[in-house]
Amino acid sequence: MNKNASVEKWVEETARLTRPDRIVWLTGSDAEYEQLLAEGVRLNQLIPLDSAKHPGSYLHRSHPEDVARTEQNTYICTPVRGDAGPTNNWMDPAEAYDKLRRLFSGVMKGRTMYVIPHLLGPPGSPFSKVGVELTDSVYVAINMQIMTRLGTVALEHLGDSHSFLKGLHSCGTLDPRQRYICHFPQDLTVWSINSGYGGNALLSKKCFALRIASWLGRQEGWLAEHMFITGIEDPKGQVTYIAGAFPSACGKTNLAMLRPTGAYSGYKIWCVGDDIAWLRVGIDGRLYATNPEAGFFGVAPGTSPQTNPNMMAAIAKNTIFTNVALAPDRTVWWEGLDLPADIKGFLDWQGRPWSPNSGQKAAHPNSRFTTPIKQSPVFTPKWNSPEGVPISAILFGARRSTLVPLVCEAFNWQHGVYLGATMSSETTSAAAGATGVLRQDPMAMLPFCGYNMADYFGHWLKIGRRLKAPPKIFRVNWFRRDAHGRFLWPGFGDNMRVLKWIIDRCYGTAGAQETPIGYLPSINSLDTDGLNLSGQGMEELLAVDRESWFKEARRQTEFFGKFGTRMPAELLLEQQMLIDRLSVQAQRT
Ligand code: GTP
Ligand code: SPV
Ligand code: MN
Repeated sequence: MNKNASVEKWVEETARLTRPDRIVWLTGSDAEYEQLLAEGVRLNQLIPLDSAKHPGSYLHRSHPEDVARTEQNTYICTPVRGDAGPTNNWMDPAEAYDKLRRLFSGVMKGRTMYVIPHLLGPPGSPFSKVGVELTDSVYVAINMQIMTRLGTVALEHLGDSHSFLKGLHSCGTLDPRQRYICHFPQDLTVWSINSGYGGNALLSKKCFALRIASWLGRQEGWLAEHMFITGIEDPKGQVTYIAGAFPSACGKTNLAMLRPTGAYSGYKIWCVGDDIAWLRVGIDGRLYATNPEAGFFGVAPGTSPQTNPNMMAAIAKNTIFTNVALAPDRTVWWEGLDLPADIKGFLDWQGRPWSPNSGQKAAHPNSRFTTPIKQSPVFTPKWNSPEGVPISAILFGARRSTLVPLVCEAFNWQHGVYLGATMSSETTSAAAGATGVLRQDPMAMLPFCGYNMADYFGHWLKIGRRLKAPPKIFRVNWFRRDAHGRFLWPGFGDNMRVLKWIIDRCYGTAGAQETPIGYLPSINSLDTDGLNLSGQGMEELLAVDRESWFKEARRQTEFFGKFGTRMPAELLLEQQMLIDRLSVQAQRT
């Protein structure tokens, strides 16, 4: 493999600090992957699963206190505090480097340091970036083989260039009190220590492809977003691509791989990505998306042949499962799958005996699988298209048990940016902390924006001004509940009904009614044939309750207030126009 002088120099410097016993450069070959798996088994980090039922697959059990992203330990270390903004933790870069240098000093003694060059985006694309992660975790090395375009392809793309994203990671002692995930966007650098969990340790993902990339995107005029990318092919063969930002564990993967059934069985879905999208303005004035990743790091609980048959097919082989339950026949299980008749000898995610009466979850609620995107039955070679796919609609979706309707279309790009910027969602187990708590999560990027979010909103508006044919923007919410806590909307495959309305709106063929919050489906324009909805059904799912929206608007004002004068005037204007529209409606009724 031809090595790059800057990468080599940096690897040597880092080795002097961390003192590994061995340094292994990964090339991405199959033989190397097999060796890594064998090493994972040798170190008791991987348990081989049944080779007939789960070929090439393994279970990993993490430290019980290292099961999710820890936002309280995640920092944006910009020279000026205001550039990180009020929604990010901030540390002075010199102080952060100093503190972490102490923690990294000698930390890899007795361990192997893996050098993991990877390409973020399709090969041959001028928009792709090269990242290099140095880690002492074989579990990270294995997962990076699945999650990224790894090895030679990346170094070839880099050539002699000095510009690459530098990530240093060590599991350290896994001490949660000494855990730091520090980002230095001005140096294209991330240092992460004392966690082995996906979003904290697979630096290609949230650290590089979102936090650092969002910063780069602002400098270079593009967007790095927490979005799936998927194509919907109609029975005539026309493919419409959509992208959608939903907060963690709010349904991106499931929507991106949806299997249309019933009246929609003539449609096909083509999944380009399930978590991260890089968006650029094309020469034709449309928005184009590429996926910087090569795998899925998906939520296990709730994934089943009923909810997501495409994902079940994808994870049938060559998959790493983390923190799910283990059956005595070396198969895996999680909540949402049918329970086998005989559950004798089941072990929970921590390896403790488990039965359905134990009152505990068998799989951790944030247990996950890592699997190559190419194994998905809805894989499309467009994933590797250097220019990306043209986006017709952007969806902003959140977990809201009340208020926010099933679907709502923005009046225009600026209003769409407002809908994204005012998104709030009930928290999930993808991040440590309480679940079900409503919090603002603009564009599903609250934990992932590498700079001041007021500037980020401004950047979205600026991109909009460059688009000749901007995608339409929609808010969606699959998570409304009735008084008994049951979901009002069946979700999953039935979300196709909403996608159909969205696509028809893009082509101007579906009806809508104007409301103060945006365009909602007019009666009968959204297909409810054969659905048996609980409660008031569609009426409830599409209601716009004025009083509650006033309250919601007041919450937004408070949130925008945090950004002071940095907040773009356009969004404050949108806020005022919403209040005005609600007031006019109030006078009419
Ligand atoms: P991250 O990987 O954390 O970014 O999550 P994600 O946004 O990709 O979410 P994912 O599709 O993995 O879904 C998270 C959880 O929500 C799973 O337990 C799903 O079963 C559940 N879920 C997904 N779509 C729906 C839906 O339409 N309705 C309901 N009720 N639940 C859903
Ligand atoms: C998320 O939390 O949004 C994920 C999982 O997709 S992680 O990679 O850990 O961020
Ligand atoms: Mn995610």
